[in-house]
Amino acid sequence: MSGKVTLIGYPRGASPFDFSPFVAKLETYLQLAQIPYEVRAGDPRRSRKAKLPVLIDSDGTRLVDSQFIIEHLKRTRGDVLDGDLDAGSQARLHPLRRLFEESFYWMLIQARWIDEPTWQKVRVHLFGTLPVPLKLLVPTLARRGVRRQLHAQGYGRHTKEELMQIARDDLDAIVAQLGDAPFFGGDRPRSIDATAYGFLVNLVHPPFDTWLGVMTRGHPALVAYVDRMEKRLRGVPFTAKTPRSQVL
Ligand SMILES: N[C@@H](CCC(=O)N[C@@H](CS)C(=O)NCC(=O)O)C(=O)O
Repeated sequence: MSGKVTLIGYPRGASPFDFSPFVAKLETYLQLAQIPYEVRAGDPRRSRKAKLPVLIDSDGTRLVDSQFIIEHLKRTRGDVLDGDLDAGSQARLHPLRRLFEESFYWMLIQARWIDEPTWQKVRVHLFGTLPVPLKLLVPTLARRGVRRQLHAQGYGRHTKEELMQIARDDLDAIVAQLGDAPFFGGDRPRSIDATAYGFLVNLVHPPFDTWLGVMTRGHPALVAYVDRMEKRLRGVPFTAKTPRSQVL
């Protein structure tokens, strides 16, 4: 199959990447695999799994979940990024993706939605244009839903200090996995780099700074990695074009 696909993500304003690390991951995959696409802003409540990203393929097929979408794209367009990796390398990269998507993600959620100083900014950014009284009601309900998800997942039961310890350990493991290689996939970007970049760009050049972003930027290797990916994706490092948001 060929033809342009439609990626449904979140409204992103002037930002070159999506606020959602999963949408940013999928867009990065499309760019690395050179699959033509257009981006449309959508509403997760209209998605079959109440999550974004959603992808509409050129034949109209609608898919939900970044990883299932990538597997579909590999099946229908060929596996240009990972096809030549042996089973051992694929297995080595698998837990790294899980670490970003199932551990790191929830800390990003806590840092944006629960940690008070950042939440005040996120609230205005996401809900600031709603009319009163929705402006007051909707963010409170949405935050309550996020708090429930974090509690069910487990990280919501930890103190911020405990979460910071988990994040430190995750970041140390991520930096060690990169080692001296230019990309997590080795000498060229692989699909693992779509995940890594989707998360790390949201922390290195965040729309809103968070404790997790400050901690991530404490690792020069990760800042350099994001710049390297930016050069690969857009030809110039990100910092040359867009100023980094204010540090809290
Ligand atoms: N496993 C999914 C996760 C997607 C996901 O968690 N998306 C979040 C944004 S980062 C979402 O749409 N959340 C809406 C909600 O929970 O209401 C994927 O890989 O696409």
